[in-house]
Amino acid sequence: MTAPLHVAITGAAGQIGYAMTFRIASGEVFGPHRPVVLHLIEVPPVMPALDGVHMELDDCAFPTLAGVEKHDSDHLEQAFAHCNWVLLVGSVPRKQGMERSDLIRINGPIFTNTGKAINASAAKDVRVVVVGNPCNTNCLIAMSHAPDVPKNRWFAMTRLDQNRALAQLAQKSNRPVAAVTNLAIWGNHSSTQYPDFVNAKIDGRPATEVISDHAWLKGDFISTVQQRGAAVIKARGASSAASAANACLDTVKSIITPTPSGSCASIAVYTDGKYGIDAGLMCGLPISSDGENWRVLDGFHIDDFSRSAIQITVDELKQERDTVKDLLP
Ligand code: NAX
Repeated sequence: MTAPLHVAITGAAGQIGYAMTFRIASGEVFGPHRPVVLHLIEVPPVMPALDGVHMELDDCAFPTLAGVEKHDSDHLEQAFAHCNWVLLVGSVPRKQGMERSDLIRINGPIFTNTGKAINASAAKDVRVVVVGNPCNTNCLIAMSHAPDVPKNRWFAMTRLDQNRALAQLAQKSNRPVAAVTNLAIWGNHSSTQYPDFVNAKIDGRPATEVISDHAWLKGDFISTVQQRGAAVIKARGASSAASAANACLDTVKSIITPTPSGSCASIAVYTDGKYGIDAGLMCGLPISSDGENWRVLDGFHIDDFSRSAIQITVDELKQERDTVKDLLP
C-alpha cells in the first residue's frame, strides 16, 4: 500500500456527491492498492447529513478507505488541505423549467472562494474537476482565483454528454456502446453543446457511414443529447444523479489512464486557440492522456456544419464569461 490520496468532494451529501463517494472509497477509481482519504464538504446546515454518509462509509468497511474528514464550506482552506483531487459538485442544481444559464449568478460566486482556498492549501499536484453548473464557467472562475495551480490541472465535466451521445449512437446503430469511439463534445455543458458525430466511429468506421440516416444525426441525435438533462428531470422529477456521478468518475479515470488509440475523452479544458476556438475559455474538447499528461487531440475534421455548431456553443461560453466578469480577477 502506498501513501493515501486525498480526495475532496464538495456537496458530498447531495445526490451526485453521495453516489460518487462510495465508489471512490471502494478503490474503483484509484485502484485497489491506493488508499484514499476522503474530505467531505457541505454547507453548515447539511453537516448532520454528512455524519450519516460517514456512518455508511464506515459500514462498508472498504479496505482502501484510509480516513474520512468532514468540513463545512465556511472553512474551505482546512477542507482542501493536502488534497490531490478536488471534485467540485456542491452548488444549487437546476430545477424543472430552469435553464442552466439561470444558475450562473446563483452558483458563480461560490467558486471564487473555492479557487482561493484550493490555491492556498491543496497539494502541489492538485487536479480539480468541476461538476456544479454552469460547470465550464464555474471552473473558469475558480481557476482564475488560483494563480499557483497550473491551468492544465482544471477540468469541467462534459463526460456525461459524451456518455449520453455514445449511448444514442450505439442504440441507433444497434451496436454495443463499446463499439462507438472518438466521440467529442465541443463547447459548453448546456443545450448548445455540439456532440460531434462527424469524427465519431462505430466499429472503427465513420459513424456517418454506419448510420445512413444523416437527418437523424444532424437533428434528433444532437437535440436528444443536448436536452437529455431536461428530459431526465421531467421523467424523474430530479436532475441526473447516478449518471452524473459516474461521468465524474469516468473523467478522473480518463485523466489518469492512457486513452486507447483511436479514441478520445471529452473534457472541458482551458483553451489556447486550437481549432480556432477563442483562447481563455473552459471548452469541451477531445482529449487524450498517457496516464500522466493529457493533450488536446489534433486532426479532428471540422466541416462547415460542425464549425457553425461549435461557434454557437463557444459564443455562449463567451457570453457566460462576460456575465461573470465581476467574479474574474
Ligand atoms: P444536490 O442539491 O442533490 O446536492 C448539492 C449539494 O451541494 C447539497 O447537498 C448542498 O448542500 C451542497 N452545497 C451547496 N452549496 C455548497 C457549497 N458552497 N459548498 C459545499 N456544498 C454545497 O444537487 P446534485 O444533483 O448533486 O447536483 C450538484 C450539481 O451538479 C448541480 O450544480 C447540478 O446542476 C450539477 N450537474 C452537473 C452535470 C454535468 O454534467 N456537469 C450533470 C448533473 C448535474 O445537474
